Parts: sequence; C-alpha cells; structure tokens
Amino acid sequence: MEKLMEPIRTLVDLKRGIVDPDRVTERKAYDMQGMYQDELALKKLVSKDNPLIYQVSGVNIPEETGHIIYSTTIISPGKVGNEYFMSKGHFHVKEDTAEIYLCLEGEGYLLMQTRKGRVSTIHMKPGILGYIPPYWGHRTINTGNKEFAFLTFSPGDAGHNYEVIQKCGFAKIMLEEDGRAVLKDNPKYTPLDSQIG
Ligand code: M6P
Ligand code: ZN
Repeated sequence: MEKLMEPIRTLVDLKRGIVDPDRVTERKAYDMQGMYQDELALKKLVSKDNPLIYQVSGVNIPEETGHIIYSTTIISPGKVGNEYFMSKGHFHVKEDTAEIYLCLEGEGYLLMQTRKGRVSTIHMKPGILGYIPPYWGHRTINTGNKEFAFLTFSPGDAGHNYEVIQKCGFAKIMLEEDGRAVLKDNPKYTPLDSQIG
C-alpha cells in the first residue's frame, strides 16, 4: 500500500526565500573549477578566501514523480575576472521536465540553452517569473551588486545532469564590460557531436 505523505507548511520570506530550510547546499569558489573563463582568477579567489558563490536551501520533498520540489537559490554578488558569479547550471536527467524560477531580490539573468546550443535569456528582477520549458539547460547569473535570490519549483523526478555543462560549457557567457553586463560567445564552448532537442 502506498504511504500517504502529510502536507507541509513552509514560511517564505519574500526577499530571502525559504525560512528554516531542511537542507542548505553551499557552492564556494573551489566547487566551481572549470566553469569560468579566467582559471587563474578563480585559483586566486580560492586561495584568498574561497568565497561563497551561491547557496541552495530546500525542503525535503521526495524526488519522485508527482511531487514538486521547491528551493531558494541565493547567488552572491561578485566576479571571477570579469565574469559574474553564477550557478553551475544543469540539464534535467528527465529532460522533458520544466522548471519555474521566481525572482525575489537583486537582479540577474536566467541563461538557457538547448542541446543543439540555441540560447535564450530572461532578465530577472523581483517579481519576474521565468519559465524554463522542457529540454532547456539552465544557469543563473548575478549581474547586480547585491545578492540575487529566487525561488524555484521543479518536478520531483527532474534530477540534475551536470555532465553536459561540465563537458561543453554554455554557448554564451556573461561578462562585465564598462560597468555593464554583456552576453558574449563562449570561446571555450565545445558543442556535443550527437545532439537532440
Ligand atoms: C535552482 C534549482 C535547483 C538547483 C539550483 C542551483 O534552485 O534549479 O535545482 O540545484 O538552482 O543550480 P545548480 O544545481 O545548477 O548548481
Ligand atoms: Zn533545473
């Protein structure tokens, strides 16, 4: 017989997201190796004070079909060289699953990419909701000068596939030029040989 789960009540701060989460995952500069253009700048950051790049706070929901997982991501302000702090980025293991990002605080970009390398961006600021359709890989970038916080909702069975991004990178990168955020071609991008989507 299937076990019936009890409902959950979660307090959400409308600027900082989930209050009193069950789990917090921190990604520091050390955890971001291979993700930025300027590897030397990243190395220097790691040996200086290895700053927190972002953290994800979530509630324990079963990672199963039928459930909806929700969490808050907060990306610190800062840059590695002239490339803004960002999340690792991933595709979903179950690629035909979507996700919703709702911006609470700060500003940044939701960068999305298909397996074939087609790119789309949404400029996020408080109150903007970004819908990531199935099959689009996604990463978030803090282009502001304070924390960039957003709430996310995804199907329980979506899963995280980091491999493609780790291997190929994103086709575009977000750099600061003359004090502005500019989307540029990623010179290190290596498209997959066999692509779908
Ligand atoms: C969002 C969601 C999470 C994800 C997090 C950080 O909150 O998409 O599922 O873990 O961002 O992104 P990443 O896993 O790519 O580091
Ligand atoms: Zn996702």
